[in-house]
Amino acid sequence: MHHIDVSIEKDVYAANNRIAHDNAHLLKEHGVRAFDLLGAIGSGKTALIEKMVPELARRGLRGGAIAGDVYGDDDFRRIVATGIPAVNANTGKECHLDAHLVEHALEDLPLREIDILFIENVGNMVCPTDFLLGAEKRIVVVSSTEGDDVVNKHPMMFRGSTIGIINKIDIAPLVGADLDRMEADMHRYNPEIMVFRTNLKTGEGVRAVVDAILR
Ligand SMILES: Nc1nc2c(ncn2[C@@H]2O[C@H](COP(=O)(O)OP(=O)(O)O)[C@@H](O)[C@H]2O)c(=O)[nH]1
Ligand SMILES: [Mg+2]
Repeated sequence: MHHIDVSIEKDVYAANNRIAHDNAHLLKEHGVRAFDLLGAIGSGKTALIEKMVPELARRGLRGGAIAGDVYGDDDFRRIVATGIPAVNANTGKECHLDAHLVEHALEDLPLREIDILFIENVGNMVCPTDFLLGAEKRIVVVSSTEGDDVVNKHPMMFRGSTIGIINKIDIAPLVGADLDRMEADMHRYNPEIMVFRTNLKTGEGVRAVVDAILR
């Protein structure tokens, strides 16, 4: 029984990865660079998009987004308010986006008008790990209020990510979060990861994040 479960799981990942590969191809054809945004509920994924869009515009780059959420269009509305094209992707009961949902979202986006596409995943530090979507890099956002052991508890999230963001540095002293520990944990799980500290209320640190994304 255990063996059967494992092989079904493998098939699911393989099917997903095939579509992710097609998504990557479609994006490349249209000259779109796509980035996954991962992290817990409330870590600051949508806030990061809100702050990056004007920073991209300053550099002559046009953004776009897929807002992944279990339910509702709260993030979608915030993203649209920044002036970029976006699609809302509700997962219903699923705790992660998959490549098939993204494939459909891409059909509804004006890809020719987008240089940089952000794919905001469902807020979750576990489920999205094994579901590639077709983006070129993964960005994981954690915040000081999640507890400074949050990185240590989720190695897989960081192993697969190119950029790690420690957000809400403004309230770290109030919750007693040790930001150096969070950063050290990220590097322990992924020596290559680029780590940035941000305050997404003010936009502090966002310029450096955009530099790293475009690198
Ligand atoms: N104090 C503070 N609040 C923040 C910061 N970044 C985001 N927030 C707030 O945290 C809440 C969750 O942010 P949101 O972007 O919706 O998180 P998401 O669920 O990861 O998309 C919102 O009320 C934001 O205004 C920050 O750096 N400092
Ligand atoms: Mg959000």
